[in-house]
Amino acid sequence: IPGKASEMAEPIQINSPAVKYTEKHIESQYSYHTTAVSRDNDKYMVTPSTTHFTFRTERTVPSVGVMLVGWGGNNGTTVTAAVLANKLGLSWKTKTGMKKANYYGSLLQASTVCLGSGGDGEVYVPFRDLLPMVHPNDIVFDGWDISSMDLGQAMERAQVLDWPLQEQLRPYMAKLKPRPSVYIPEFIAANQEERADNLIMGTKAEQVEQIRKDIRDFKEKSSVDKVIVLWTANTERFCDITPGVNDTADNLLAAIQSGAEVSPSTLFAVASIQEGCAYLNGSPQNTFVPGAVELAVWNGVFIGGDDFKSGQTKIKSVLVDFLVSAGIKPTSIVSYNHLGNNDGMNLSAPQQFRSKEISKSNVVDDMVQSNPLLYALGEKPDHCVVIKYVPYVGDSKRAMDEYTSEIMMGGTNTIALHNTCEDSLLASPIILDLVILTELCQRITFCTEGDTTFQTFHSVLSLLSYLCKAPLMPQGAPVVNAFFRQRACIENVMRACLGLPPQSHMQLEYKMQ
Ligand code: NAI
Ligand code: DG6
Repeated sequence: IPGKASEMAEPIQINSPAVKYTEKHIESQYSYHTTAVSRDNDKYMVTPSTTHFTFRTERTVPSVGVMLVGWGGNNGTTVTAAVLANKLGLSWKTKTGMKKANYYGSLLQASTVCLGSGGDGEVYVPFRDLLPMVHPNDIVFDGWDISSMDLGQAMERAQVLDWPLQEQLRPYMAKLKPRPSVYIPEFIAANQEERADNLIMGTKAEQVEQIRKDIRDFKEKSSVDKVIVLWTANTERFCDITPGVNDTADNLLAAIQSGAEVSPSTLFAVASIQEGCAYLNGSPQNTFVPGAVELAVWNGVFIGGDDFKSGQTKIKSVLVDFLVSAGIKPTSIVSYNHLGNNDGMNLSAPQQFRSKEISKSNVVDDMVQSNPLLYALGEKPDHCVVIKYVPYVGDSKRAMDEYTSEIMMGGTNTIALHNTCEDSLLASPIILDLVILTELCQRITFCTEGDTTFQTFHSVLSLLSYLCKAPLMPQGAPVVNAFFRQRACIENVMRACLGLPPQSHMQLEYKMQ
């Protein structure tokens, strides 16, 4: 089912001298207010300032193809099946009644934002209506997997979707076959070896060349305007950052030529960047070694990651923010997981577990550091992450968390959570949001009064932080993990593109006599 480029209907029209609609663009004037603070002993010197921006958003939505690395896995098959089911308007019977395809769990497709107030109070609109965006139903999928199974069989292997739905989808899914991929056994668990029957052979340089050919081939055959590549393959072990090998773009390219150690995910990143395709990393490993980041910056290509923020970590980034913001001091956070899918099997190996442990553990740091009334410099709560492989529970990951906090006068507050996550059904809408937001960002440019040359966002697309456990940031930029700050960032950037002020929640109009 081919994708399509479209002149999107724009349900929201801005009635303001600050916004101009041209044939090509929505152009907005936006005043960005910041506050500079300097500290002199016990005093803070605070200086508000304003920068005037012009934002331009291209109005024509292109057709988009997504190439998934790990297409035959649980996430790869589930997101492909979900889009097909939505496109075909499928429904199916379960023991609890009829179910209908939907995009629940997608920030853009299933959540709303408050646009302002009208006659009947606050007016909420779908997030996706704020600016012209790709609709997930129009995305065309392709991809690679080291396992040769077609997507019909792979969907069955994943054991995620209800059987009557699989039966309806199988004729379509069975026609989809992953392209051969790069397999370097030492990067993923040894227990994955049995799957590896669909491989790109040759030197690393030849493998990168083949990936680049695959991207061009897909683009040509599907006639999409743009391709975005996303890693949803197995978690790899971390790569050593080695001077002379992966510390600069030149060294990384030379390492690929010489056959030095470069992970499969970094080979895919390099190939995508060289093809001018944004590359997103849904797993925790350090794909974006400094050389890969530099290559993306040189080529003006977006990269984003790392590691989908889907369940336990999403809650953590809400809960710790709530506790610390409420003046309550989390002192111990213990997070157990057990799961029985292939991801869980891969993570049962120590080095791959370590990648995930790092990614899941750093997510509270910004919230803790934001409150020196609770935490002394360098002090952190105890934070322990455990992952166990229990085949029987399949994709229905169980996440159990205990948050212990100090409250007033030496008191203790303990919160215990149990969450059955249905992992791939939580990750799939995140994959769609990552792709659609990245594509939108490719159509946004801006300039300031001081520098009137239009530029894009930084290649390291930190706007995607909301969707990632370990947000990749441009060097020197502060990492934000707090859930609602991340969400507000996306909403307010989109409002800026429409010349609207940030959502302040002040509601002064209701607070006057
Ligand atoms: P999965 O194990 O079902 O799928 C991974 C697929 O990647 C497999 O089909 C495997 O054959 C393939 N693969 C491995 N190495 C490859 C390579 N070099 N090239 C191409 N294909 C390769 O795992 P699942 O559940 O789909 O998760 C995928 C990734 O997403 C994992 O790294 C996981 O940790 C990460 N993730 C998943 C979340 C979730 O909620 N499902 C959330 C956050 C991250
Ligand atoms: C065990 O935690 C398996 C992992 O792949 C997670 O399921 C995945 O990273 C989701 O993690 P979270 O913390 O967002 O639920």
